[in-house]
Amino acid sequence: MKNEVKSTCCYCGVGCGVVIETEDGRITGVRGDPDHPANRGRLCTKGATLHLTADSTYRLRYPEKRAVRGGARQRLAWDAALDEAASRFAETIRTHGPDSVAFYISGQLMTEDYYVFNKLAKGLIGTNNVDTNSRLCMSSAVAGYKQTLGADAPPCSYEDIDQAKVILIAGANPAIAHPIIFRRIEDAKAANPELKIIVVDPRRSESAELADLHLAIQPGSDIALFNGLLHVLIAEGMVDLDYVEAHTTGFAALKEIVRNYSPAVVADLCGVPAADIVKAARWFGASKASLSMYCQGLNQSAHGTHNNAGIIHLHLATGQIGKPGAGPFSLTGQPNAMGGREVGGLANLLSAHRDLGNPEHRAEIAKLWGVPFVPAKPGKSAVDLFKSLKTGEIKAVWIACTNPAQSLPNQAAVREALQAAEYVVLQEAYGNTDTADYADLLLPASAWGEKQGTVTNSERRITRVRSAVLPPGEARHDWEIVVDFARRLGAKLEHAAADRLFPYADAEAIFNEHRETTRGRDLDITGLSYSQLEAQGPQQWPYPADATAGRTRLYEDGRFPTADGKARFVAIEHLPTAEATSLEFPISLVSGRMRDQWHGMSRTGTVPRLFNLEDEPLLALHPCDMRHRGLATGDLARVTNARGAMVVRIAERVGLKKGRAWMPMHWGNQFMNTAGSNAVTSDAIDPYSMQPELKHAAVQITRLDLPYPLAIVRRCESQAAALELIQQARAFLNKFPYATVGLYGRQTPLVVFRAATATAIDDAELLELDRLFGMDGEDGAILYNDASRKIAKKAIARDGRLLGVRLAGEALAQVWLKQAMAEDELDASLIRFALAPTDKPPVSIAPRNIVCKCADVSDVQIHAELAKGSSLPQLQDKLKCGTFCGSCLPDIKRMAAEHAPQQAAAA
Ligand SMILES: Nc1nc2c(c(=O)[nH]1)N[C@H]1C(S)=C(S)[C@@H](COP(=O)(O)OP(=O)(O)OC[C@H]3O[C@@H](n4cnc5c(=O)[nH]c(N)nc54)[C@H](O)[C@@H]3O)O[C@H]1N2
Ligand SMILES: Nc1nc2c(c(=O)[nH]1)N[C@H]1C(S)=C(S)[C@@H](COP(=O)(O)OP(=O)(O)OC[C@H]3O[C@@H](n4cnc5c(=O)[nH]c(N)nc54)[C@H](O)[C@@H]3O)O[C@H]1N2
Ligand code: SF4
Ligand SMILES: [Mo]
Repeated sequence: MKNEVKSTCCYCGVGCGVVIETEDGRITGVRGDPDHPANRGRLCTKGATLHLTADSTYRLRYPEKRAVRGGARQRLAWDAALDEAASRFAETIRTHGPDSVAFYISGQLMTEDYYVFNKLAKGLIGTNNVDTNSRLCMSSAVAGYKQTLGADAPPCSYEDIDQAKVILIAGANPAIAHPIIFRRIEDAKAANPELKIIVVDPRRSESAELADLHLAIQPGSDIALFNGLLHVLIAEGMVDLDYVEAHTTGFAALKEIVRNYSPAVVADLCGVPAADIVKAARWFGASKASLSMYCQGLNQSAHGTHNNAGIIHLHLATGQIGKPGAGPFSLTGQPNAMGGREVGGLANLLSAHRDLGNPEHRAEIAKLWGVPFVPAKPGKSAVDLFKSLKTGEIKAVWIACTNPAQSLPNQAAVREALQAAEYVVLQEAYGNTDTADYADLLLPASAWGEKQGTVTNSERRITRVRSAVLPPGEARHDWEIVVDFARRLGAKLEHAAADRLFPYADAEAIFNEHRETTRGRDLDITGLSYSQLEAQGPQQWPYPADATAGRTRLYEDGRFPTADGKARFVAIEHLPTAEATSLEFPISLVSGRMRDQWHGMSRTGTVPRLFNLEDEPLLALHPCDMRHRGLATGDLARVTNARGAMVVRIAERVGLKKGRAWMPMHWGNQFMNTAGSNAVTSDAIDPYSMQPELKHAAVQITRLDLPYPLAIVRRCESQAAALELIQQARAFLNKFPYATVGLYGRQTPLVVFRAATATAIDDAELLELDRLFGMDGEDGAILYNDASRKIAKKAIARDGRLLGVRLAGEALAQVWLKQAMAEDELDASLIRFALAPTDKPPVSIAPRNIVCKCADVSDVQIHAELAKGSSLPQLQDKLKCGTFCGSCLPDIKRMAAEHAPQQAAAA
């Protein structure tokens, strides 16, 4: 039976609506929801491939436990699992007090999941040790909004993009990280060529390609830039003095400070031309509507809160807030980081934007929950929480929907802490994350397509997330796991109110309770309900009981949620990065996102085509820094500092200045033999937001001579078979100084394994690898061996198809081989060249141009389909090209038009 269910994409904070297509209880397809205001039917590559992630081999299906750390996992029943967890937590709490346990949760949970986690810790157990991965992500944005505007609320909407005259993108790369927002920016630019786009980013990012002005500032120098822009706005009389007088405080003190930030001074601090600073300020100040968008380039800094304040100041000074096309718009990273913030999902917050430090707020929540009190002592924030596991101050930790053994900075310390912890529970959808290695108890959670609840996106819009299929095996919804555990723990602690605290029969009951906590608050949603959200579609908050619609824009009346109703300027000064580069560590390493991967890749890392852009971890450097180190593109290098090391391949990349390096954050021990970028990042934190400075680490990069390369490319019958194979190949990663494994492919999935060694890999080890990849034996084998050069190559072909190649000692051909193998039809002609020593194909293989990146459709496929006489709608129906983000539609229409005369002639 076929069915369709409306839900949301589980990746980024754009919060696109999706329609999930199912057949006989399985997810078969996904498309953008044309009615969802965030995307109007569009999806990016990640959203468009969601259905391909639904059946992963790696899903956790049953509760599992380890008798000893590092030991094998055994299946157990839910009752036994939760009773054990409750006993361990109760025992720890009784012996060492409530603050000896902690919860580390995630901006990818539903609001309802979040709510019950908070109630469990703060209401039942009596500890504020609940922190989330939003600490690595949005906590500087939260603190920045609160310091200046008085509440954690992005005042803008996506429709402001269409109305803006100037868009200032600072420390964000929406082309990659928020693609559907970027499509909207591109549309706005196309509709209004006068629209000016300014990008502030130390590197020439994909988003900077669209910019009218790119300020490639020194990493970490944003405060200096924003103060410099304010200096020019003041000097040129562009400040809206009436607005400042009527609606703000603190301007005089900041004015005194920015007096020192002349364009010349700022040019030195930021390393950009003074004229560009003046130009940016004039554009921003003269425009009728200036919108700024910012993300981790500002947040992930040891002065992230003040970075945020700095950009918000520009809006307050010019009155560019609370009106169409204007305002400081913090882009949210995770799909429900906003929802987490709404229920108080950080160790210093309480439900509905209340503060733990405020006794009245604590009393209000205690009353709503029916508990005597909510503890006053702030909980530990992420970095401290893990440090406390190491010291033993915290003994048991419950981790849900996040992968700290990859995503936290300074991994050596984090992993020591997890190792030292007395008890680690991991509530996960997938069983193979780096954190899973440290878990004593693993609890299987339902995931995208199965889950239910609500999420809030960047523009404060709440959408219902609905189940399309049942979870696999015995996996349960996150809120269900928490509620069941809470009742058991309550009984063990003999907590009188335990049953009354967690009465919920479904997610809706939790939503209704959460809704009540918002009554009268800035985010009041007492006018919303599940049925209303389903009938009328997603809604923005606030949406109080007497409202007929949500609020598009906040602060239109110039009143702010502070004691005196006025917004505040904060006295901020330029600060260097927490870690300065030095003679010993001269390169500044920046890490961030790739278009097609999501964080630790537990989900995107199961889809072959999402590796086609880059299928191994690449570190980009400036050509001078490469030359200086004797490095060429493709060489291997060791990246080191006092905290750790990794071996990666070097790639030249346009747009990096000298002294700066760039590496994606996605790769960790699942795909390489180190923790990746966080092996070297610093855990220095911002004093207000406690967000770590993930964006900047000082490192040394040196050439590593490993003259014996190895590449194995293996065709697999199915995605599931490829995932099985990768899982086994992982055991080999630690045997080599350089090793990575990944997927690749279009029609056919491939597994790609790469390694490099100082001395040639011996025959016994090669045989072991051949066995693993099903390439031992003589059947269909082609061999090439040159003992003097220690080259040993082997290809296996059957029925005219190349099944796999193993290239040891010389591996250049893997580049074109894997591309050709990914296209089924090219094989037969290829086989005899498979062992060639060249990185260029020896026969002419027509280059494939992927026209539709979202559906992964090439020009060859489109031309072939059009040549058969398909019309544009038929083509789109069959290949799905141009039906997701829409950016390739002009190309496809052009191709269809080229075929149209031929079709007409034939008819
Ligand atoms: N494809 C994809 N999309 C994602 C995610 C993903 O994993 N994959 N994750 C989501 C999440 S949780 C988040 S938080 C967002 C993150 O979204 P973004 O913050 O937009 O993405 P990043 O790549 O982390 O960093 C953005 C830019 O900051 C720049 N930058 C680094 N240091 C500085 C600095 O000192 N100053 C300035 N001005 N810029 C600097 C980097 O060069 C980079 O281009 O993406 C979301 N979207
Ligand atoms: N070097 C460096 N490090 C960074 C960053 C950076 O830019 N550079 N960015 C930081 C930022 S902004 C962020 S947000 C973090 C993200 O870091 P993490 O939170 O560690 O990233 P994910 O891989 O998304 O982890 C989510 C986990 O939840 C699991 N999961 C998925 N769905 C469900 C579900 O429904 N229920 C449960 N229980 N589990 C589920 C997934 O399998 C996955 O393992 O990384 C941070 N780390
Ligand atoms: S922009 Fe892409 S990843 Fe983000 S919500 Fe939309 S489809 Fe998902
Ligand atoms: Mo994030």
